[in-house]
Amino acid sequence: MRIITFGTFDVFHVGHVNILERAKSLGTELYVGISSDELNNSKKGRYPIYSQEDRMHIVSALSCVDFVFLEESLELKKDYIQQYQANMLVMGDDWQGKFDDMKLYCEVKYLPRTPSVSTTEIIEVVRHIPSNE
Ligand code: C2G
Repeated sequence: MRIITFGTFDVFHVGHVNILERAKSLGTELYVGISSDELNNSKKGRYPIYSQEDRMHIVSALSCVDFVFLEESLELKKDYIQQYQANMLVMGDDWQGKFDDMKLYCEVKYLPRTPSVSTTEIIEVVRHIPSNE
């Protein structure tokens, strides 16, 4: 049973590892599409803090992850699902309902997000730490 999921995974945190571990537990293999720097810029209006190469390196080092690839467009989900012969698409519930049209090609499951942690919040907190110098 091959699971596929997608994300930016910028400034990697515990919410990311939680969803990847829970996704893996639903099957036997976990394939992860890492949003490209350009996709992130077009989606969120800024480039990620970590480069796509570093984000792919970090996620591929996790024991629950079997394979990573670059996600170049949100519109290519069907192609990635078919290319990698995934049986189930797993996403966090911030995407609830958004990929239901993929049910034509595989199972689709949304998992609850880990509360109180996000890349955006970490960036804000770090930005406001006063310097000692
Ligand atoms: N996530 C989570 N809990 C958090 C933060 C994130 O479960 N506290 C999950 C998200 O729901 C998502 C995954 O971690 O499933 C990756 O989150 P992001 O890096 O924010 O990914 P995103 O920018 O939403 O990209 O094609 C879809 C996109 O590539 C998803």
